Amino acid sequence: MNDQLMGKRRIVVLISGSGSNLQSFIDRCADESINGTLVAVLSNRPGVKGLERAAAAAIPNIVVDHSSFESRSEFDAALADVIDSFSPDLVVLAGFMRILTPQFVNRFLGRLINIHPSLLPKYPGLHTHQRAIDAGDSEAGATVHFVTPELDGGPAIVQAKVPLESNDTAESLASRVLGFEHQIYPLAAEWFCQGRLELREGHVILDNELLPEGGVSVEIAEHPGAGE
Ligand code: NHR
Ligand code: GAR
Repeated sequence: MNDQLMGKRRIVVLISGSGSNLQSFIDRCADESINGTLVAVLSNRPGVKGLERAAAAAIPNIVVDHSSFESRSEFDAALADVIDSFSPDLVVLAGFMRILTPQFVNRFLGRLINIHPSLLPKYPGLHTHQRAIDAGDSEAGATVHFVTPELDGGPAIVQAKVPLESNDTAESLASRVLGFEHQIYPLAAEWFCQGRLELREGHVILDNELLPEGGVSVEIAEHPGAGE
């Protein structure tokens, strides 16, 4: 049966780099643990590994290079038009490194999600792992959230906590957190694609229940291995 007949949700993924989170989506859509199909991968940077991953999986992959636009709003408008041409149900930011204008975010509100490598509301923005180490935190992690105009300020869907070891560097911590990202991000997408997850009046609803701040907290017992 084709994807349309099986009611699969259409997913567009936005990347800027390696695309290891994209790979987790490719794998989980392939084994049908996400009721979705990846209809396009868009990158704001040419030549990144994530584009090769998309091509290897026969997913249409397109570069919309931010450096060829005069302004953020022109880039965002062009990006939004390309996204809309694929009629997605869900738009996934996976290591996407450009701040998006409120116009863009509001166009996709409620179907735009991001993964951020910190336990939000701690450490929005960049260099999260070094900031957690410098603060002497005992745990770090990652948060999947609905994107709102406020950078990394949208309501959380799911969070994975990872212990911070005394000898951690930003690199070792990033690699360990990434392994957990690859588990919680497809999980959140699966909930969305099953129609169980929604953004309602600024709050996250899962199975008709309002999620607490921080979203669902996932303790992953088994070490998933370092991220690529
Ligand atoms: N846009 C909005 N409006 N809201 C969010 O929550 C967003 C967003 C765009 C991206 C991802 C985010 C992250 O998870 C994200 C969430 C880029 C920067 C950044 O400073 C910060 C946070 C995030 C992504 N980018 C620089 C900029 O000037 C460029 C950095 C670079 O190109 O390397 O856009 O962390
Ligand atoms: C991931 O750790 C993701 O959480 C983070 O970048 C990495 C991308 O890895 N995202 C951000 O920092 C967004 N500003 P990937 O390209 O291998 O998925």
